[in-house]
Amino acid sequence: QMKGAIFDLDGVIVDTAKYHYLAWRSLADELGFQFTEEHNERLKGVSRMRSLDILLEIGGLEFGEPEKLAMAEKKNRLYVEYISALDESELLPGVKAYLSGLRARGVGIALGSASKNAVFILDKLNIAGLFDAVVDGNKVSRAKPDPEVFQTACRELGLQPQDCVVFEDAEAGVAAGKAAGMQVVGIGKREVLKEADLVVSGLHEL
Ligand code: B16
Ligand code: MG
Repeated sequence: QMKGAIFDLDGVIVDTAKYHYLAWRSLADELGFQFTEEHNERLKGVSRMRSLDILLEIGGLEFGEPEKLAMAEKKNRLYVEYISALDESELLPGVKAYLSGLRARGVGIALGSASKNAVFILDKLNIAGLFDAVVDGNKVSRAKPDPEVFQTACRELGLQPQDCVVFEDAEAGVAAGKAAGMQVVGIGKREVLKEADLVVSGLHEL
């Protein structure tokens, strides 16, 4: 019996990965190396600073902490510019209907995302009001696969882990949900999300 549903943001609610990609690619351009969509797969569900480390590793470059902070800030400014144009039409299929259905049944709804821009994005998508709790990259310090983000969301819903179901598109996110002692619905491909209890292609399937 699911009493709480905890949703990842990027890849589950909205495809922000394409805007992260454009912003990181522009940084790579400036630094003089190629950054492909395939490379971008490695950044999904990963924190901003860890993403930058992976990007620089791909480019074979090394920088000190102050330069890296400046680069991450620059990338984020560009990313925020892109997502400023987000609206409801970019919600992934079935999101609105599924969340509204859960609410009607009295299921608690939380966000569990690595993004520091999560609240801004929910506002743009006009779904902030559907969430009872929002736990994002500003609230937690340990990144997925650490279970902290989902444990915090569960606590904010006032529930126990065994009452919560996590919805995740990234392998590290699925692992985080399992490590938190929760049921996990994978959004994506069975081959990738091996640890998930159930895998669907999107919330429209549920
Ligand atoms: P920000 P999620 C993650 O969102 C993205 O998948 C990942 O690519 C991004 O680097 C991370 O958020 C941090 O985002 O730069 O906005 O703080 O899948 O955890 O909802
Ligand atoms: Mg995700």
